[in-house]
Amino acid sequence: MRVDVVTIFPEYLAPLELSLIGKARTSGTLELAVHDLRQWTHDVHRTVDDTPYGGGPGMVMRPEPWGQALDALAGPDTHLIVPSPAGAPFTQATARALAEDEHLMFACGRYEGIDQRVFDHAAARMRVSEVSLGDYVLFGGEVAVLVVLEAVTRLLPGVLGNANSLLDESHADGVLEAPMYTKPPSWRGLDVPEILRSGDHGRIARWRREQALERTAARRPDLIAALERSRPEREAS
Ligand code: 6GU
Repeated sequence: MRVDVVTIFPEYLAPLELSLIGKARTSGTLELAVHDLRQWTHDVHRTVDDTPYGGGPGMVMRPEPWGQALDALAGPDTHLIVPSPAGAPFTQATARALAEDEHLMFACGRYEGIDQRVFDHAAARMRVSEVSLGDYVLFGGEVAVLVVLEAVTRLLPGVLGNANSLLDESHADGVLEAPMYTKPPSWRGLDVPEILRSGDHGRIARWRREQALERTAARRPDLIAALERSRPEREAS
């Protein structure tokens, strides 16, 4: 997969050198470049923003540098991703869909956002998706790009050593995962549930499913409701 990130703070994306994302880049699974938006400015102050039409506080990013960045980096197979608190919720399903794309380009807005015409112009030429991490506001899209790329990269073939990890994890099947334990069997007076040490894989699988559903009901009733809407004939409890 090819990924381009455009930002006025390229240093913010430094963690993309580390750990498993760094490894995916070294191995060639992920071909990633971070670009400074200001390279597409032409005035001495390298201006990227201006006051909003219609008034109001803050500044809006001007369309010209973004237009040139898109001209330089994007093609018809590009999926332009715009992190924004006004976007559609980013979920594991979104991550799975993005993992299938050939080329992702992230446009990191700052201030009060990017001039709407950038997206309208791009949308006539490529796929454009605004995504939000949740119902709160960040300074800009950079941290959201770290989040989205981490969620997507771990789904790329060959990145996780054990592909089975993808099957049991939280959100793989719409519920949270069951609690996990390792050695020692007793720690500070707390014991690992006996059933996990029984060796009975059928009972263990059923126990984990129960725990997962109990946890999900307690913490995320919205997920249980969605599960019942999608599969009403199963998992009534
Ligand atoms: Cl994706 N971007 C910004 N700037 N703020 C957010 C967000 C994204 N998701 C939640 N808040």
